[in-house]
Amino acid sequence: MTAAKFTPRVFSGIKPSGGLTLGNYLGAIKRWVDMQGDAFETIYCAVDLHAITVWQDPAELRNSTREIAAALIASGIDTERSILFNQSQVPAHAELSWIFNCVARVGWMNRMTQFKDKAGKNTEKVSLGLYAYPALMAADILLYHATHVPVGEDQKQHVELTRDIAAKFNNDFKTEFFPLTTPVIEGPATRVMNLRDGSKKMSKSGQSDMERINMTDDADTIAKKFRKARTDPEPLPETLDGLKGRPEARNLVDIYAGLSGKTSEQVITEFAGAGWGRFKPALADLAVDKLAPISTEMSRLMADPAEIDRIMGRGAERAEEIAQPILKKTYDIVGLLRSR
Ligand code: AQP
Repeated sequence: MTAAKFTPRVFSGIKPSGGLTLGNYLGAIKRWVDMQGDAFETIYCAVDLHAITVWQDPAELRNSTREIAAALIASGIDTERSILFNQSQVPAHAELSWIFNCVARVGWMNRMTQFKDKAGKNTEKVSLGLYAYPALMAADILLYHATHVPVGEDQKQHVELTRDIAAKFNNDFKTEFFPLTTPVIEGPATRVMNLRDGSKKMSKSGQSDMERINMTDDADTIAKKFRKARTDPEPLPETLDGLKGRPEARNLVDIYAGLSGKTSEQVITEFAGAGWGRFKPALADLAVDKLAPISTEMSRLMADPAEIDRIMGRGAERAEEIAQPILKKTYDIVGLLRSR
Protein backbone atom coordinates (compact mmCIF):
# COMPACT_ATOMS: atom_id res chain seq x y z
CA MET A 1 0.00 0.00 0.00
CA THR A 2 1.36 3.48 -0.79
CA ALA A 3 0.50 6.65 1.06
CA ALA A 4 -1.03 8.09 -2.11
CA LYS A 5 -4.66 8.17 -0.90
CA PHE A 6 -3.74 10.21 2.18
CA THR A 7 -3.56 14.01 2.39
CA PRO A 8 0.14 14.99 2.23
CA ARG A 9 0.74 15.83 5.86
CA VAL A 10 3.88 16.37 7.93
CA PHE A 11 4.08 15.63 11.65
CA SER A 12 7.18 16.00 13.79
CA GLY A 13 8.03 16.66 17.42
CA ILE A 14 10.75 17.66 19.86
CA LYS A 15 11.03 16.52 23.47
CA PRO A 16 11.16 19.29 26.10
CA SER A 17 13.90 17.47 28.01
CA GLY A 18 16.28 20.44 28.32
CA GLY A 19 17.59 23.35 26.29
CA LEU A 20 17.47 22.99 22.51
CA THR A 21 20.72 22.27 20.66
CA LEU A 22 22.21 22.98 17.27
CA GLY A 23 21.40 19.30 16.52
CA ASN A 24 17.69 20.00 17.07
CA TYR A 25 17.97 23.12 14.93
CA LEU A 26 19.75 21.59 11.94
CA GLY A 27 18.27 18.09 12.16
CA ALA A 28 14.70 19.22 12.73
CA ILE A 29 13.61 22.85 13.22
CA LYS A 30 15.27 24.42 10.16
CA ARG A 31 13.85 21.69 7.95
CA TRP A 32 10.38 22.02 9.50
CA VAL A 33 10.38 25.67 8.55
CA ASP A 34 11.36 24.77 4.98
CA MET A 35 8.54 22.21 4.71
CA GLN A 36 5.86 24.84 5.30
CA GLY A 37 4.23 25.67 1.98
CA ASP A 38 1.64 24.34 -0.39
CA ALA A 39 2.91 20.77 -0.65
CA PHE A 40 1.99 19.67 2.89
CA GLU A 41 -0.18 20.41 5.89
CA THR A 42 2.34 20.80 8.71
CA ILE A 43 1.86 19.81 12.35
CA TYR A 44 4.62 20.42 14.92
CA CYS A 45 4.55 19.35 18.54
CA ALA A 46 6.41 19.70 21.81
CA VAL A 47 6.22 16.06 22.88
CA ASP A 48 6.06 16.49 26.63
CA LEU A 49 4.78 12.95 27.27
CA HIS A 50 8.04 11.67 25.77
CA ALA A 51 10.08 13.98 28.01
CA ILE A 52 8.70 12.36 31.19
CA THR A 53 10.06 8.93 30.22
CA VAL A 54 12.96 10.17 32.32
CA TRP A 55 12.29 12.29 35.42
CA GLN A 56 11.77 15.99 34.75
CA ASP A 57 11.46 18.80 37.23
CA PRO A 58 7.83 19.99 36.75
CA ALA A 59 8.65 23.72 36.56
CA GLU A 60 11.54 23.08 34.15
CA LEU A 61 9.36 20.83 32.01
CA ARG A 62 6.76 23.59 31.61
CA ASN A 63 9.51 26.08 30.81
CA SER A 64 11.21 23.78 28.25
CA THR A 65 7.82 23.15 26.62
CA ARG A 66 7.29 26.88 26.18
CA GLU A 67 10.88 27.25 24.99
CA ILE A 68 10.20 24.81 22.15
CA ALA A 69 7.26 26.92 21.04
CA ALA A 70 9.39 30.07 21.26
CA ALA A 71 12.26 28.44 19.31
CA LEU A 72 9.96 27.23 16.56
CA ILE A 73 8.22 30.57 16.15
CA ALA A 74 11.52 32.48 16.33
CA SER A 75 12.98 30.16 13.66
CA GLY A 76 10.12 30.83 11.26
CA ILE A 77 7.24 28.46 12.05
CA ASP A 78 4.08 30.36 11.12
CA THR A 79 1.39 29.35 13.60
CA GLU A 80 -1.42 30.19 11.19
CA ARG A 81 -0.02 28.00 8.46
CA SER A 82 1.31 25.22 10.73
CA ILE A 83 -0.35 23.67 13.77
CA LEU A 84 1.85 24.08 16.86
CA PHE A 85 0.92 22.55 20.21
CA ASN A 86 2.13 20.39 23.08
CA GLN A 87 1.28 16.71 23.02
CA SER A 88 -0.32 16.31 26.46
CA GLN A 89 -3.07 18.81 25.52
CA VAL A 90 -4.39 16.28 22.99
CA PRO A 91 -5.17 13.14 25.04
CA ALA A 92 -5.76 11.12 21.85
CA HIS A 93 -1.96 10.65 21.60
CA ALA A 94 -1.95 8.62 24.81
CA GLU A 95 -5.13 6.75 23.83
CA LEU A 96 -3.84 5.62 20.43
CA SER A 97 -0.52 4.78 22.01
CA TRP A 98 -2.22 2.17 24.22
CA ILE A 99 -3.73 0.51 21.18
CA PHE A 100 -0.30 0.46 19.52
CA ASN A 101 1.22 -1.04 22.69
CA CYS A 102 -1.09 -3.94 21.94
CA VAL A 103 -0.05 -4.09 18.27
CA ALA A 104 3.74 -3.71 18.62
CA ARG A 105 5.73 -6.79 19.64
CA VAL A 106 8.19 -6.93 22.53
CA GLY A 107 10.82 -8.27 20.12
CA TRP A 108 10.51 -5.10 18.03
CA MET A 109 11.08 -2.89 21.06
CA ASN A 110 14.10 -4.97 22.06
CA ARG A 111 15.78 -3.99 18.82
CA MET A 112 15.48 -0.22 19.37
CA THR A 113 19.02 1.12 19.62
CA GLN A 114 17.99 4.38 21.29
CA PHE A 115 16.53 2.43 24.23
CA LYS A 116 19.75 0.45 24.54
CA ASP A 117 21.81 3.67 24.41
CA LYS A 118 19.67 5.48 26.95
CA ALA A 119 19.13 2.56 29.33
CA GLY A 120 22.75 1.37 29.14
CA LYS A 121 23.38 -1.37 31.69
CA ASN A 122 20.43 -0.14 33.70
CA THR A 123 17.56 -1.78 31.78
CA GLU A 124 15.83 -3.07 34.95
CA LYS A 125 15.69 0.37 36.55
CA VAL A 126 14.52 2.66 33.73
CA SER A 127 10.85 3.51 33.28
CA LEU A 128 8.45 1.30 31.37
CA GLY A 129 7.60 4.48 29.44
CA LEU A 130 11.15 4.73 28.05
CA TYR A 131 10.80 1.19 26.71
CA ALA A 132 7.35 1.83 25.20
CA TYR A 133 8.32 5.29 23.84
CA PRO A 134 8.39 4.16 20.16
CA ALA A 135 4.73 3.06 20.34
CA LEU A 136 3.78 6.55 21.57
CA MET A 137 5.84 8.04 18.76
CA ALA A 138 3.96 5.86 16.26
CA ALA A 139 0.71 7.16 17.77
CA ASP A 140 1.91 10.78 17.45
CA ILE A 141 2.48 10.28 13.74
CA LEU A 142 -0.42 8.01 12.81
CA LEU A 143 -3.00 9.96 14.82
CA TYR A 144 -2.77 12.53 12.02
CA HIS A 145 -2.31 10.02 9.18
CA ALA A 146 0.98 11.85 8.62
CA THR A 147 2.57 10.84 5.32
CA HIS A 148 5.98 12.41 5.97
CA VAL A 149 8.09 12.85 9.10
CA PRO A 150 11.19 15.06 8.89
CA VAL A 151 13.65 13.80 11.51
CA GLY A 152 17.35 13.51 12.23
CA GLU A 153 19.15 10.25 11.45
CA ASP A 154 18.82 9.12 15.10
CA GLN A 155 15.03 8.79 14.76
CA LYS A 156 15.04 6.73 11.54
CA GLN A 157 14.60 3.41 13.35
CA HIS A 158 11.56 4.74 15.24
CA VAL A 159 9.87 5.90 12.03
CA GLU A 160 10.55 2.47 10.52
CA LEU A 161 8.89 0.94 13.58
CA THR A 162 5.93 3.26 13.00
CA ARG A 163 5.60 1.76 9.51
CA ASP A 164 5.74 -1.76 11.00
CA ILE A 165 2.99 -0.89 13.50
CA ALA A 166 0.81 0.63 10.75
CA ALA A 167 1.34 -2.41 8.51
CA LYS A 168 0.55 -4.88 11.31
CA PHE A 169 -2.55 -2.96 12.36
CA ASN A 170 -3.76 -2.82 8.75
CA ASN A 171 -3.05 -6.51 8.30
CA ASP A 172 -4.56 -7.63 11.64
CA PHE A 173 -7.82 -5.78 10.96
CA LYS A 174 -7.92 -6.26 7.17
CA THR A 175 -7.95 -2.54 6.49
CA GLU A 176 -5.82 0.13 4.81
CA PHE A 177 -6.56 2.67 7.51
CA PHE A 178 -3.04 3.83 8.46
CA PRO A 179 -0.49 5.16 5.94
CA LEU A 180 3.05 3.83 5.72
CA THR A 181 4.78 7.06 6.68
CA THR A 182 7.98 8.16 4.92
CA PRO A 183 10.87 9.40 7.06
CA VAL A 184 12.42 12.52 5.50
CA ILE A 185 16.12 12.61 6.43
CA GLU A 186 17.77 15.18 4.19
CA GLY A 187 20.57 17.70 4.13
CA PRO A 188 24.18 17.76 5.28
CA ALA A 189 23.50 17.86 9.03
CA THR A 190 21.06 15.03 9.79
CA ARG A 191 23.37 13.77 12.53
CA VAL A 192 25.17 16.56 14.35
CA MET A 193 27.82 15.06 16.58
CA ASN A 194 29.08 15.90 20.06
CA LEU A 195 31.83 18.55 19.88
CA ARG A 196 34.11 16.62 22.25
CA ASP A 197 33.54 13.11 20.85
CA GLY A 198 32.74 12.66 17.17
CA SER A 199 31.36 9.16 17.75
CA LYS A 200 28.40 10.41 19.85
CA LYS A 201 25.52 12.59 18.73
CA MET A 202 25.00 16.06 20.14
CA SER A 203 22.24 15.76 22.79
CA LYS A 204 20.36 18.13 25.08
CA SER A 205 21.10 15.94 28.05
CA GLY A 206 24.76 15.15 27.33
CA GLN A 207 26.97 15.43 30.43
CA SER A 208 29.03 18.54 29.60
CA ASP A 209 27.73 21.81 28.19
CA MET A 210 30.94 22.05 26.12
CA GLU A 211 29.72 19.07 24.03
CA ARG A 212 26.91 21.02 22.47
CA ILE A 213 25.88 24.40 21.10
CA ASN A 214 22.62 25.51 22.72
CA MET A 215 20.27 27.61 20.64
CA THR A 216 20.41 30.24 23.38
CA ASP A 217 24.22 30.37 23.77
CA ASP A 218 25.68 33.88 23.40
CA ALA A 219 28.33 34.77 20.82
CA ASP A 220 31.30 34.36 23.19
CA THR A 221 30.12 30.95 24.36
CA ILE A 222 29.59 29.74 20.79
CA ALA A 223 33.08 30.94 19.77
CA LYS A 224 34.64 29.29 22.84
CA LYS A 225 32.87 25.97 22.26
CA PHE A 226 33.96 25.77 18.62
CA ARG A 227 37.51 26.87 19.53
CA LYS A 228 37.72 24.05 22.06
CA ALA A 229 35.91 21.51 19.87
CA ARG A 230 38.00 18.38 19.41
CA THR A 231 39.70 18.11 15.99
CA ASP A 232 42.87 16.58 14.60
CA PRO A 233 46.04 18.46 13.61
CA GLU A 234 45.53 18.04 9.83
CA PRO A 235 44.24 20.93 7.69
CA LEU A 236 41.01 20.51 5.71
CA PRO A 237 41.47 18.30 2.62
CA GLU A 238 40.62 19.10 -1.02
CA THR A 239 37.68 16.66 -1.20
CA LEU A 240 35.15 15.10 1.18
CA ASP A 241 36.87 11.72 0.74
CA GLY A 242 39.81 13.18 2.60
CA LEU A 243 37.61 13.44 5.73
CA LYS A 244 37.19 9.65 5.98
CA GLY A 245 38.27 8.50 9.45
CA ARG A 246 38.15 12.11 10.76
CA PRO A 247 34.68 12.23 12.40
CA GLU A 248 35.23 15.46 14.36
CA ALA A 249 36.48 17.31 11.28
CA ARG A 250 33.62 15.94 9.18
CA ASN A 251 31.14 17.08 11.83
CA LEU A 252 32.34 20.69 11.78
CA VAL A 253 32.23 20.76 7.97
CA ASP A 254 28.68 19.35 7.99
CA ILE A 255 27.59 21.91 10.59
CA TYR A 256 29.01 24.71 8.43
CA ALA A 257 27.12 23.29 5.44
CA GLY A 258 23.86 22.97 7.39
CA LEU A 259 24.06 26.54 8.66
CA SER A 260 25.10 28.09 5.35
CA GLY A 261 22.67 26.19 3.14
CA LYS A 262 25.62 24.85 1.10
CA THR A 263 26.55 21.22 0.51
CA SER A 264 29.48 19.73 2.42
CA GLU A 265 31.33 19.41 -0.93
CA GLN A 266 30.98 23.16 -1.52
CA VAL A 267 32.30 23.89 1.98
CA ILE A 268 35.36 21.67 1.41
CA THR A 269 36.07 23.39 -1.89
CA GLU A 270 35.82 26.79 -0.22
CA PHE A 271 38.12 25.84 2.68
CA ALA A 272 40.48 23.36 0.95
CA GLY A 273 43.84 23.41 2.72
CA ALA A 274 42.62 25.72 5.54
CA GLY A 275 43.80 25.06 9.07
CA TRP A 276 41.51 25.10 12.13
CA GLY A 277 42.73 28.57 13.02
CA ARG A 278 40.86 29.81 9.97
CA PHE A 279 37.94 27.39 9.82
CA LYS A 280 36.79 27.45 13.45
CA PRO A 281 36.38 31.26 13.70
CA ALA A 282 34.53 31.27 10.35
CA LEU A 283 32.21 28.56 11.68
CA ALA A 284 31.65 30.44 14.95
CA ASP A 285 30.82 33.66 13.07
CA LEU A 286 28.35 31.82 10.85
CA ALA A 287 26.67 30.12 13.83
CA VAL A 288 26.34 33.43 15.71
CA ASP A 289 24.99 35.06 12.57
CA LYS A 290 22.24 32.42 12.27
CA LEU A 291 21.46 31.76 15.93
CA ALA A 292 21.70 35.24 17.50
CA PRO A 293 18.53 36.66 15.89
CA ILE A 294 16.62 33.48 16.80
CA SER A 295 17.81 33.57 20.37
CA THR A 296 16.92 37.27 20.74
CA GLU A 297 13.43 36.59 19.43
CA MET A 298 13.09 33.56 21.72
CA SER A 299 13.83 35.76 24.75
CA ARG A 300 11.23 38.26 23.61
CA LEU A 301 8.60 35.53 23.20
CA MET A 302 9.49 33.83 26.49
CA ALA A 303 8.80 37.12 28.31
CA ASP A 304 5.09 36.56 27.57
CA PRO A 305 4.32 32.96 28.62
CA ALA A 306 0.56 33.60 28.55
CA GLU A 307 0.74 34.33 24.83
CA ILE A 308 2.76 31.14 24.20
CA ASP A 309 0.17 29.16 26.18
CA ARG A 310 -2.62 30.73 24.14
CA ILE A 311 -0.90 29.74 20.88
CA MET A 312 -0.32 26.17 22.10
CA GLY A 313 -3.93 25.88 23.31
CA ARG A 314 -5.29 27.04 19.97
CA GLY A 315 -2.89 24.65 18.19
CA ALA A 316 -4.14 21.78 20.36
CA GLU A 317 -7.74 22.55 19.39
CA ARG A 318 -6.83 22.47 15.70
CA ALA A 319 -4.82 19.25 16.16
CA GLU A 320 -7.73 17.63 17.96
CA GLU A 321 -10.06 18.36 15.05
CA ILE A 322 -7.88 16.14 12.87
CA ALA A 323 -7.08 13.56 15.55
CA GLN A 324 -10.51 12.81 17.00
CA PRO A 325 -12.14 11.31 13.89
CA ILE A 326 -9.04 9.16 13.30
CA LEU A 327 -9.07 7.93 16.91
CA LYS A 328 -12.80 7.25 16.80
CA LYS A 329 -12.46 5.24 13.59
CA THR A 330 -9.55 3.29 15.14
CA TYR A 331 -11.77 2.34 18.11
CA ASP A 332 -14.47 1.20 15.67
CA ILE A 333 -12.00 -0.91 13.69
CA VAL A 334 -10.65 -2.53 16.86
CA GLY A 335 -14.19 -3.23 18.15
CA LEU A 336 -14.21 -1.03 21.25
CA LEU A 337 -17.84 -0.24 22.12
CA ARG A 338 -18.65 3.47 22.06
CA SER A 339 -22.19 4.27 23.21
CA ARG A 340 -22.01 7.92 24.20
N1 AQP B 1 22.41 15.65 17.12
C1 AQP B 1 21.37 15.71 16.30
N2 AQP B 1 21.55 15.82 14.96
C2 AQP B 1 20.50 15.89 14.10
N3 AQP B 1 19.21 15.85 14.52
C3 AQP B 1 18.99 15.75 15.84
N4 AQP B 1 17.85 15.71 16.55
C4 AQP B 1 18.16 15.63 17.86
N5 AQP B 1 19.49 15.61 18.04
C5 AQP B 1 20.03 15.68 16.79
C6 AQP B 1 16.53 15.74 15.95
O1 AQP B 1 15.73 16.66 16.65
C7 AQP B 1 14.38 16.18 16.69
C8 AQP B 1 13.88 16.20 18.09
O2 AQP B 1 14.62 15.28 18.87
P1 AQP B 1 14.30 15.15 20.41
O3 AQP B 1 14.94 16.25 21.12
O4 AQP B 1 12.85 14.99 20.62
O5 AQP B 1 14.90 13.76 20.79
P2 AQP B 1 16.35 13.24 20.79
O6 AQP B 1 16.76 12.92 19.39
O7 AQP B 1 16.41 12.13 21.78
O8 AQP B 1 17.18 14.50 21.29
P3 AQP B 1 18.26 14.62 22.39
O9 AQP B 1 18.81 15.98 22.27
O10 AQP B 1 19.24 13.48 22.31
O11 AQP B 1 17.42 14.55 23.71
P4 AQP B 1 17.77 13.86 25.08
O12 AQP B 1 19.22 14.17 25.36
O13 AQP B 1 16.86 14.44 26.09
O14 AQP B 1 17.50 12.42 24.89
C9 AQP B 1 14.39 14.79 16.07
O15 AQP B 1 13.97 14.87 14.74
C10 AQP B 1 15.84 14.39 16.15
O16 AQP B 1 16.18 13.48 15.11
